[in-house]
Amino acid sequence: MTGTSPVSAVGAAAIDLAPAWAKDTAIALFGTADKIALIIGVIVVLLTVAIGAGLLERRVPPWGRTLLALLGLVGVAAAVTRADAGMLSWLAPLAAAAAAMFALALLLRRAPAASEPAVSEHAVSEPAVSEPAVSEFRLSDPDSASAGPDPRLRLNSDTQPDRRTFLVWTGVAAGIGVLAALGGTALRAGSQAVATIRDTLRLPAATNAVTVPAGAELDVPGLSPLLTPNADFYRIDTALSVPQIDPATWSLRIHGLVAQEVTLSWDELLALPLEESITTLACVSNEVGGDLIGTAAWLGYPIRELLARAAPDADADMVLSTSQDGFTAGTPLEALSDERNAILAVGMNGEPLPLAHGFPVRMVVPGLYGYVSATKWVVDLEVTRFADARAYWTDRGWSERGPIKLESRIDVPRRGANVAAGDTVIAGVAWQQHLGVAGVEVQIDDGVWLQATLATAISDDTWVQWMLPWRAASGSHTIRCRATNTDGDTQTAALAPPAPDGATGWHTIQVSVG
Ligand SMILES: Nc1nc2c(c(=O)[nH]1)N[C@H]1C(S)=C(S)[C@@H](COP(=O)(O)O)O[C@H]1N2
Ligand SMILES: [Mo]
Repeated sequence: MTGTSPVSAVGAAAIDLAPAWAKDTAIALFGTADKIALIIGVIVVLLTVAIGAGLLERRVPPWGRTLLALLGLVGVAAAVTRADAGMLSWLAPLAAAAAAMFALALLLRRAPAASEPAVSEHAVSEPAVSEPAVSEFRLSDPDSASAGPDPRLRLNSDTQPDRRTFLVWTGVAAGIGVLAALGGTALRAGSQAVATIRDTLRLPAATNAVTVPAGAELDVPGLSPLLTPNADFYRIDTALSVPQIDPATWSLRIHGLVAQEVTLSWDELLALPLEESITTLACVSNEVGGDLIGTAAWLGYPIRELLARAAPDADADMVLSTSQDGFTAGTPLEALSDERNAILAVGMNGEPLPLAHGFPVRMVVPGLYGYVSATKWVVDLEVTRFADARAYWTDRGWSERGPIKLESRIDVPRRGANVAAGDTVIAGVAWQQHLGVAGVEVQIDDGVWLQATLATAISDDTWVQWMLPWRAASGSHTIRCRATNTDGDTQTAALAPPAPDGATGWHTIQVSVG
């Protein structure tokens, strides 16, 4: 990790410290934009504290400076406690705080210190009242001379003559600007270097050939493509700034309850016979009908082979994987040792993993939600026991085990769409990774359940497309769908929220046909 901005360090610390309900709310409110919201939140808090510091310093020095110094220390604490803290990560918040304190001192030296709070009576008697800026203000708001009961007016008359306060605010804002710039520059420099390494990287070819069977992809406009392009693939993680790992420095350590510790370098991994497999990844936070799911062709090496080298103890039942930035997931040892395609992935849809999807190496495990299996930027596998170890999300109330639940989704028509009356089609996707989907049914209004046509599945580890022709009659209609798996179990109608182990219910949409 080359650079962590103080803003994202504070944000990341906030993510880790925040209670689970706050995070769930944030994800629900902002979806994958929750990080941007958090960064804006941190900046707003910083600005508020900075303005407070400016006012404090002017009235009761040295408390403003002290507040800025404390702010700097919070930044340092947040930065150095990050698992991926660089050697110099404490420098940016420190430099920023120093710059802010310096700006504050400079500005206050230029303007004589106020000995009293700036109330309107006091301000009127000040010589500064005749300054052009002030009279301009007065011209634009003649009412402000007579402070009435209207709080807006009172606020105006309080701030009206206070050029120095304005200067202090500007100075503190400049300090914050320095902070953001410092952090941003460090961040950009770091990500550019690794992005370039990724862009020029050539992965070895797979030793196998995966084929998408004929008839797996239905030709229905608006239906999710069978393979999700990397650029459209959902992203969920706790990383405010994407970890930057130079593959030359990457290594994986397998340890814990094993007979033989194993370490693997990037070159060693690429020298192994890599296989491609198509797997649908899903997030436990996905709501019924949600889009936190996608399918990709992953190039990688079976984790089972590496675990066989390490020879786990008989009483081990979990593998705790850790990412470079300190995220952890607890995966049943069984799922990583059986015949499924649980892999250390290096490629996604024919490219090296995108940085945001775990470059250079991540885990992909068919059948399990991402939070218990799909560790991106993975650097460590500890063979352990569920009784002895907990992972990032299980520590925050989510279920220890995370098998992906049977679900189906309507893609066409879109929820709330206006559909032309006449012959049309209803289509979507259904999934229960590693078990497989046997059928999908559709119900229109309160009619009988109709059997949809299933496309050919790539495998049980991928979602499957489905469609149903529909002669749409004018009016408003409700459409719902439900899938049945290869065990003969049909999706439950019972609505469950994502927490603690995945949402359930039938995806139901309303459309109007006209
Ligand atoms: N390092 C790291 N890996 C992680 C996570 C994370 O927060 N940090 N989130 C997990 C979750 S909850 C999911 S659903 C998947 C999402 O993978 P994607 O972003 O490539 O779609 O990554 C998993 N791997
Ligand atoms: Mo997730």
